[in-house]
Amino acid sequence: MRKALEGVRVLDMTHVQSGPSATQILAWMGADVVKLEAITGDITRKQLRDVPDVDSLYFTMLNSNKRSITLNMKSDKGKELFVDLVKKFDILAENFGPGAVDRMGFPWEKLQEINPKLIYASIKGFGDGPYKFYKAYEVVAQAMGGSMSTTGFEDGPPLATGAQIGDSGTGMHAVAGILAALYQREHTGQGQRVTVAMQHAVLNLCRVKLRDQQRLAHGALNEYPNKEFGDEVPRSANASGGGQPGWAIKCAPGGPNDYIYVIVQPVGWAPITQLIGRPELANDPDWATPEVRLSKLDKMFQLIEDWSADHDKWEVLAKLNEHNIPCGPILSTKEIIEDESLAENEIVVKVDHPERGEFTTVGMPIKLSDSPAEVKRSPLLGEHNQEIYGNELGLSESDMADLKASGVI
Ligand code: CAO
Repeated sequence: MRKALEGVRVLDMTHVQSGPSATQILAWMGADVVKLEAITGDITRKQLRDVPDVDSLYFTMLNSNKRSITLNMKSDKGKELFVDLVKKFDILAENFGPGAVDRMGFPWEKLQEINPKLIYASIKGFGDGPYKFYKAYEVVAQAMGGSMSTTGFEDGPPLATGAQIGDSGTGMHAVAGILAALYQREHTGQGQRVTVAMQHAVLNLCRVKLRDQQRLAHGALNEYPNKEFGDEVPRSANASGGGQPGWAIKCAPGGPNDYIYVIVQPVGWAPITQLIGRPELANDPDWATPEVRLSKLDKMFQLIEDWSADHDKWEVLAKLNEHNIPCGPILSTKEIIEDESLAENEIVVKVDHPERGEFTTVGMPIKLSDSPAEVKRSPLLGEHNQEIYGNELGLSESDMADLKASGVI
């Protein structure tokens, strides 16, 4: 079966997480993604290693289905080969520190000259302005995109979220931009520049917090658990962030992840009162409507917790769902990796690797009926030098040996 992006070629100069997460999605959609690495390799090959001398899980889980070539972009011969490569690819993706590609000698204007059809996608920490030349990592973007100030408990410090919204979140935004540029190219025949800033992507994901910032001008945010409000959106712990109240309530036996997140929609209140053994509250004027419950959400969730604390989260999940009440047990990473339904959905998948053996990774979250993704292992460093430089660019064995000896590949 043909894949959605079959025939599309990506020269992938990305490293660490944000960029690789984007090009991995393109690879799963069928693009030929060739990862161009410095001769020392993407730094994450060696970071957080669990097995000595073997590419880390950090690398192998973000670079599936790609090929790898090495190229020293600071050598003259390296720059020459790069020009030959750029002519053969549809997309160039990178997330180097600001200005790095320009310093390599390849500003956008030059890349366009070399290949007018090229789509050049860059991820940076920030957009134009005072931060433009600053480097960025995941939590830096969370800090400056509105996530950290709104995450955590009111009386605690700002918190980072475990979801990599700054890195992989930005990567997914980049995928959208690249696909749109590819589609536009069908009509114009021209490539274009795609840029995504990590701060902007996090802010996009924190959109509702800017909603609340403006609501503050008209009074308290009543669905928040906070009692007092200043002129900034406060951290609201586990409040739902939406129009229906929610909270994480305790379940048995009381371990760190024995919680379930419960949303109380208006229609859910009556069945909840039955379940928790307080049927009289269904029609009690002090409890019956969302409006009267709003001022005492903490007490409402406490009532539910008085019941849930005697049942494990799976039991609570089943019972609440019998009444169509939206809820979700807090799943630990161990529970997720062992979850059969996630494996059946091929979102948790096992992949074989020639050096590390079998490992588990997260599969393709976007399902295309006519272009199913098949997760394959990440490449070893420079594994495809022969295929690309030899077979495609026509370099001889002795050329390749010279390039290797002189540190170009
Ligand atoms: N050949 C020769 N040199 C190469 C090369 C190659 N193939 N690939 C990269 N380099 C060089 C670059 O040219 C650069 O050199 P100069 O600074 O001398 O011009 C150097 O490697 C360092 O690149 P860098 O700034 O990207 O790397 P860093 O480790 O110092 O910073 C990071 C890492 C992530 C902070 C930075 O890349 C960055 O801010 N990226 C944009 C934001 C981003 O994506 N952050 C996400 C990080 S986690 O996903």
